Amino acid sequence: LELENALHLALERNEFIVNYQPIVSLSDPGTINCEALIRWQHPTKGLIAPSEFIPLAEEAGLIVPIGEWVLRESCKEAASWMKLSENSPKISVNCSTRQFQRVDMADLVTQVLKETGLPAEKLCLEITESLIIKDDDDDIQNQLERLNEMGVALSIDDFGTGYSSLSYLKRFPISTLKIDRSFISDVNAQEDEGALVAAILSMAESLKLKVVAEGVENAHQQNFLKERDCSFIQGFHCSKPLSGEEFRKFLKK
Ligand code: G
Ligand code: G
Ligand code: MN
Ligand code: NA
Repeated sequence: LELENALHLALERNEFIVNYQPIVSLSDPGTINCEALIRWQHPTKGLIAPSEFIPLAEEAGLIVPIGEWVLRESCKEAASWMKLSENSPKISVNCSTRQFQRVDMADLVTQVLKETGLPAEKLCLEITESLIIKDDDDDIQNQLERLNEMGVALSIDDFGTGYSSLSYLKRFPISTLKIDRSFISDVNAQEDEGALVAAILSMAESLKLKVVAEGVENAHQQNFLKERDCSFIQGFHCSKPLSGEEFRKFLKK
């Protein structure tokens, strides 16, 4: 409860920060995108990870204003990268199911893109399978279709960990699957597991979906993924999540 009270004040006290984790192309090493990851700089407890406060924010209904803040902050930052290079990074922003239930995300994104000057093509929203299972809902479908028509990409986060039927991949305008890091950790030099990763990659190819492998921690996993035409990798092997300033330095290298 103490944490929940502090969470209410955190937005107005400017205690949230966004980190950016590079998402590196395997076919074109010059192409770097990134995922925005929120952290809470608590005045006494120090840096708090999202896994500790996002569920609380969802229960308390605070995920709507917090999610809006992350979206605006991320789009502002990504717009500033456009001055650095022609092929500037696209930004992926995590969205909770509750945001789509409480506000019209297509309207919100339209407004934020206009304010920040970021082109829709530079933005990707990460959603989870729960958005699509729970709501066999025309309203959710309508928001996703309008976002897609604007040019905003949609990706499925933690792909493979939900309980959803795969038919949604045909019904919804999804462009990218993010393979959950639990599957990537099966790919190890001793046993060469990774049968599930290989199967997801081959399915994605037939459906013309891009794939981001999450939690890539070593060169062996990177090679395994490259051999199977995985589009992008994200993980400690490339970089941990970085501050805005560190991410700019990463881009220069
Ligand atoms: O950065 P870290 O590995 O601690 O992130 C943990 C989880 O928190 C991730 O799975 C991510 O999806 C979630 N997360 C990070 N930032 C945000 C955010 O801005 N909004 C929402 N809804 N979830 C986030
Ligand atoms: O949205 P999602 O929950 O997938 O967010 C990614 C989370 O995974 C972030 O909290 C990030 O800090 C964490 N992460 C990123 N790269 C790695 C990695 O290579 N290994 C592990 N164990 N965690 C990672
Ligand atoms: Mn994510
Ligand atoms: Na994930």
